[in-house]
Amino acid sequence: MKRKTLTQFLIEQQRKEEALPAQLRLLIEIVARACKAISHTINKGALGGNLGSLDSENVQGEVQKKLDVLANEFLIDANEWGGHLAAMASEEMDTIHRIPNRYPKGEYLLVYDPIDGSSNIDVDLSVGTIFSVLEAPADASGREIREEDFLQPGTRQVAAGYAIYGPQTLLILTVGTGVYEFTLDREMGSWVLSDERLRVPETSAEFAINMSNQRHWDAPMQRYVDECLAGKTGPRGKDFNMRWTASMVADIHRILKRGGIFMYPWDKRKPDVPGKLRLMYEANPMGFLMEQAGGVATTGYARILDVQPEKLHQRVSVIMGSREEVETVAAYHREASEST
Ligand code: P6P
Repeated sequence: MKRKTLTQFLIEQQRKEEALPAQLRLLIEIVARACKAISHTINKGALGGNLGSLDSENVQGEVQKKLDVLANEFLIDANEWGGHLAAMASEEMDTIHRIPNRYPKGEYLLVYDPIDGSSNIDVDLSVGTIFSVLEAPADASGREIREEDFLQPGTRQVAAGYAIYGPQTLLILTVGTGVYEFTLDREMGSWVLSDERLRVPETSAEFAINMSNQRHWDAPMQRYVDECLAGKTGPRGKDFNMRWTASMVADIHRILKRGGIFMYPWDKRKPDVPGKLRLMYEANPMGFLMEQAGGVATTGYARILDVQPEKLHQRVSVIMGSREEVETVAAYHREASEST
């Protein structure tokens, strides 16, 4: 049977689900095309002369990889002219990027991490591009877009997804009607539908966390992981496996495909910072995908998609994946807050 391309799939979604306006379809096609260019550049490795770091830091204070900046430029160049965006925001840019006056403006806001996990690029581990799409506020059409126009909770996303640059190059997408996987056919240069119903198994015995931070977590987090490590004879009554690739896209993709729980919790070394990962372009898009696939995404105390952003680059504690496991962690956080 001939597989559908991304274009065919989106046109069918547009017909079937009125929720897919033409400008949103164009946005997704353009972001997908930019991810192809990013994949092509990454795959060149050392031969492309783009490995290694720049002597610059991004707004997060992280050393920028050459490919971080290049991928960010790919996404800006691909999207600026299309007339579908009102503005863009990126992990790699301090402030929002408004569409230049020489181009028409659209009704969407694109928030993205051009390359997540970029510290893995130089050692050839999977990395990815994460994106989230919001609608510009209705009153914004007659004025300049402001940063606060982006500060919408994750429930307001109209689309989200990621590209993962690994043994295969995949695009994982939701427009609110489930989670779909497209595989890049390099010979044809097209994204081909390879899985149209990603579902996260309700239960799992696989957890993902950076164990080297264990002594810095709060009590509920310690309790959950201790019980995972206690295995069959412990309170959970089953042995667990552990995976940590230090690339959110790779860990989340594994969980979307076979279940598990991903955790990047609060850490007492930075008590005023809720977590390492960013709300707008990591936790929210991944949380939308996780929920659309039947999983759960929480800060430990609240649904991630309900968090009201106060700053563009704000961080959040992230616990997401198989329902049974995430709900166990959330229950331990509730018990801890009720006992204080
Ligand atoms: P650590 C990559 O830098 C990232 O933002 C996520 O992709 C990943 O899950 C996490 O940080 C890894 O953090 O502290 O284990 O290196």
